[in-house]
Amino acid sequence: MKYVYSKEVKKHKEKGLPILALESTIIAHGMPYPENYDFAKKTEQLCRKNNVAPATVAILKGNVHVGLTKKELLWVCKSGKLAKTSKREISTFVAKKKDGATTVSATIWIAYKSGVSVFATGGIGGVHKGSSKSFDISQDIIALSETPIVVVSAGAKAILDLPKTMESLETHGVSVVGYKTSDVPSFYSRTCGLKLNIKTNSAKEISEIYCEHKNLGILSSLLVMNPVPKKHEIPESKIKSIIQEAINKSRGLNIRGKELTPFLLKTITKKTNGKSLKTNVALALNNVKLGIKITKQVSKHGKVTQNI
Ligand code: PSU
Ligand code: MN
Repeated sequence: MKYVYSKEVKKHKEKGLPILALESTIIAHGMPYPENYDFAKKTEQLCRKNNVAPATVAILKGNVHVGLTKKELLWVCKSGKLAKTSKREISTFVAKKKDGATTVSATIWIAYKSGVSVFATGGIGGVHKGSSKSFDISQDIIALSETPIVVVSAGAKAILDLPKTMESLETHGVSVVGYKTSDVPSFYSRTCGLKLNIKTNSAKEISEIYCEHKNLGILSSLLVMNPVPKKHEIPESKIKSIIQEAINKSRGLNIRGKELTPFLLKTITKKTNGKSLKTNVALALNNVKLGIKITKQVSKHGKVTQNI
């Protein structure tokens, strides 16, 4: 097994400078080309402008890459050859020397093992609607319960059963905080009618909480819910019926398992004439911006004071 760090990530690791982990499934399966490549380039530029090393994680020919070259990033976005890879599949992909796009569960594990403390994505996976019949609950929830890293999201994806997802996060002991909100954001929308227990008001505060989280030896992630900016929001009332139509279509076509989330995102993009994709890009970039602030704080102040 080989970890391949990009030059920037290597340098930042050696010097203790800030790094932000990013996933590859969001670009390889969550967005179409070329929008995914534009998004990925903007993300990396934003990081560099702020002296943060972007660490996009992907498995290429069985090697675990943390930070990609330009050519590799384009391949991830354009080739259509990377299978969606969650945490339980990482070892198989490595042993079989395959190409894999890592989901939240796989990415946070690899980031954590690489010594990276902060990760930003769009929305996490969770409990799917109709889960009592399908049993479809994302591995993201379990990975979040056993990977001590800061995860910046716009909440869970709106295609999910959000009350059950929030309950499941609680059951699995995942620490959840809102960023400048007490409402549970729902990906495309800033609210969904559910409330959060903890509101934070700054990246510094989040980094302080994360530091204590580590001091206490708590193994879960610190999941930050950061609502989509108002001007890019699609209100819940507008998107609700579109999501339901997409879910009905997936049931008609018997789409299940790891295909379900990409299918729903694609169908919703079609039904909103691209508006949902724009919102997805905007909320993910907004999370990257917050991730940058948090990782800078963590590398400044995030020293663990107690080893357990
Ligand atoms: N966030 C997005 N778009 C995505 C995803 C997250 O804005 O495509 C991906 C992440 O990789 C997440 C995965 O881990 O969807 C969840 O898939 P599933 O529901 O099959 O576990
Ligand atoms: Mn699933």
